Amino acid sequence: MAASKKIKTEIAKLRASLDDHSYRYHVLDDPQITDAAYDRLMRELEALEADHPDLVTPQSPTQRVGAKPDGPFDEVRHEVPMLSLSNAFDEEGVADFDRRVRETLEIENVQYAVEPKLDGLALSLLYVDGVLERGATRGDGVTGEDVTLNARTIRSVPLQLRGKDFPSVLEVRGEVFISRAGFAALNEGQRKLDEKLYVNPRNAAAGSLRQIDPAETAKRPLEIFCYATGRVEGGKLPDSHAATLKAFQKWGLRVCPESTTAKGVKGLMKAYASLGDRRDDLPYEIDGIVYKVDSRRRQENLGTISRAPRWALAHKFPAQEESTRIESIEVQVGRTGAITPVARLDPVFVGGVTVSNATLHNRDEIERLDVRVGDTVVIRRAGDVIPEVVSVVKADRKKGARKFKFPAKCPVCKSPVEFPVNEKDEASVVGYCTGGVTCEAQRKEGIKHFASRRAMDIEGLGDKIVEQLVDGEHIKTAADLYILDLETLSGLDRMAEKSARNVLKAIDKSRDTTFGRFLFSLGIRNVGETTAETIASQLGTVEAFKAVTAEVLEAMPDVGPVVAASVLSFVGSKPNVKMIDELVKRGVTWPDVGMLDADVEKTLDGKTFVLTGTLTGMSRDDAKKALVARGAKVTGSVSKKTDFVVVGADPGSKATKAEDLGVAILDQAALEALIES
Ligand code: 9MJ
Repeated sequence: MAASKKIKTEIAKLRASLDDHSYRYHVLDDPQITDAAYDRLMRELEALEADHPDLVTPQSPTQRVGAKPDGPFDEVRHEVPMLSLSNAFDEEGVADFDRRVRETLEIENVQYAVEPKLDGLALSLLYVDGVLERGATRGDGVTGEDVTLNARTIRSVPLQLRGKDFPSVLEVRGEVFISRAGFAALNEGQRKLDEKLYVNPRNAAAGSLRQIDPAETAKRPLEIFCYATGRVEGGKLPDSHAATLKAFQKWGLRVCPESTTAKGVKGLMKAYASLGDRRDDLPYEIDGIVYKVDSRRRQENLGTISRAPRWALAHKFPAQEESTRIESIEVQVGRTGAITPVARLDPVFVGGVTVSNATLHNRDEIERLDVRVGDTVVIRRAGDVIPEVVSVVKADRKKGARKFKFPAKCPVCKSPVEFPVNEKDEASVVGYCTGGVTCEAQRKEGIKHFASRRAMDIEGLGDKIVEQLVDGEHIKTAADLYILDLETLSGLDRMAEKSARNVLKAIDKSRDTTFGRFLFSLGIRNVGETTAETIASQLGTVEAFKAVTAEVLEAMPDVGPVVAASVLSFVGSKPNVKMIDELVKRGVTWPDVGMLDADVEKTLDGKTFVLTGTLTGMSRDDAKKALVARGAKVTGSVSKKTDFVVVGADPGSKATKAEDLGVAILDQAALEALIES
C-alpha cells in the first residue's frame, strides 16, 4: 500500500525532531529532552518505517547501524593528504615555530587558533551535497581504510549536514576518542563479562573504529571533535580557522568547546598553562595543545613540509606514560589492613615528576598483567593519582623471570592474609592483614590517617614523625598523641625544639573538632568523609555510636550491609573502644551535633560555585562546607553552568575562564555576605 501523505509528513517530522535533539545534545551540549524521551521518538520512527520500508532513507536516524560486511576494509586514497603535526616540548620550540611563521609571512604578530590535542585517532568524513558518503582512517596519511559503516554509528557524526551554505563537496577531519567516563563504563562492562580490560582510551577507540561488525562499533562510546578540512569543492569556507569551526558547528559538526584563539608566543604559552591547569578536569584525556595559524590564506602561504603543515604545531604536555624496569615487588599494609603490592622502579620521569614506585593494585591485577621482577613495564601517571603499571613489555622479558607469589602472611605482623567473602559469596580481590591493632603497620597508617588534613588536621605531624613515634614505642594508638610531651617529641630525629612545640600546639588545637571528623579520623574500613558525616548526624553521640546495631546503621541514607558490617566490626573490637574512650578522656571534643548545621537555611539551593585562589582566615574546604550546607554545589571547573566563581588571592586560570564565559565573580567579602544572608 502506498504511504499516505500524512504518514510521510509524520516520518519527516520525527526525523527532523530526532536530528534537532541529537544536534542539541552532541553539538550544542544543551539537550532539551531526556534520553528516555529521545528513545521513545526513535521507537515511533522505527515502527512507522517498519510499516513503510519504502520510505526508509540511508540518512534516517534509525539507519546508523548497518549489516556486517563480508570482507576487510577497502583502501581509500586521500586526495588531500592527511597530515600529522610537528611537535614542540617547551617554550623554545614554540618560539622557534612562531619565529619561522613570522619570518615567512613577514608580519609582526600572528593570530593563532588554539585547541586541545586529543590522543585518539584521526577520521576523515566526506560529505557530498551534505550527505555523509564516506568515513576513512588516516592510515599513512595517503592511503587509509574505508570505515564508513563504523563512522556512521558514532552519534556525534551527522549523517546529513544541517543548513544549506556548506560546500557541495566537503571533507571534514577530526579526532575520534573515548571520554574518561565512557572508558570507565566500557571497562566496567568488560569486567562484568570477565573479558580483557582495555589499556587506555586511545587503544579502545582505535580498536573500536576498526571492528568488522558495525553493530560492535555501535556499542562503543566513540565521540568526535572536528578540527580540519580536506577536499573542499563547490563552495567557500570562512577566511579563518576559528570561523571555520563556527561554521562546522552550524552545519551540525561537533567541535571541541575548549577551542580558542591567542596572539604571539606569550598568548600561546598562557593558553598552554591554562589548559594544563584544567587538563585533569576535562572529561577526556588530552596530550597537548595545537596551535594553528588562524588565517586560511596565511596557512596556504606557509604550505607544508614533508608530512606536516608549516602553519600548525602540537605543543605536548610532559609524557604521562613511560617505560622502565621493575627492580622489586613489595607489599604495603594500609590502615584498614589492605595489602597493596607495589612495584619499585628504576626511577623514570613521567608527566613532569620522577616516579620510583607504581601500584600493582592487588593479587588479581598481578595475575592479569603477569608482571615479574626485572620486567620492562609501561607505567602511567594520570593527574594526581598514584602511578600505576599499565602493561608489561613481554618481548623484553629475561629468561627465568619468576612469577611473584602473593604473601599468605602480613609482611609486618605475620598474621594471616585473608580475602573476605561478601554476601554474594564472591571473594574480595583485595587481601587483608587480619592482625588489626596488633599489626604495627596498620597502627602506623591509622595514626597517619588520623592526623591527616581531612581528618583531625594535625599540622606538622608528618608520616616520618609518626613512624618514629611508633617505632620508638612512644605511642601505640592515636589517643597517645594527646599525652605526648615536649621531651619525647624534641628527642626525635631532625626535630628542633621549636618544631616540637609547634607540633604539640597543633595536637592540642586538634582536640576541638566535629563529631563527623572524629568518626572519619578513626579510619574505619569503607567509612569515608560523607559516610562519617551521615553516621555522626544520625547518632549524635559517642555512646550511641559504640552501641549501634546493624538495623540502625542500615536505615541510614547510603549505608548498606557492607558499611554496616565494617562499623560493627570496628566497635566490636575492645582495643578500638578503649581508644575512643581515651580520646574523649584526653580532651577531644566537639559541639553537640544537633547544633551544627541542622537549621541552616538552604539559601543557595541549586546554585553552582567554583572556588579558586587563597581565602584569608578560611580554608577553601571551610568555604565549600558552608556553601554545601546552604544547598549549593561546589565543582572543580568553570563552565556555562557555573553560577559563581569565588576568587581569592593568586587565583588560577579559573578566574580568567569565568571572565571569558561571563560567569559572576565574587571576592571573599561577597562570598561571606552571601553565606551570612
Ligand atoms: C588533535 N589531534 O586533537 C589536529 N588535532 O590539524 C587537532 N589534530 C590536526 N588538530 C591538522 N586538534 C592536522 C592535525
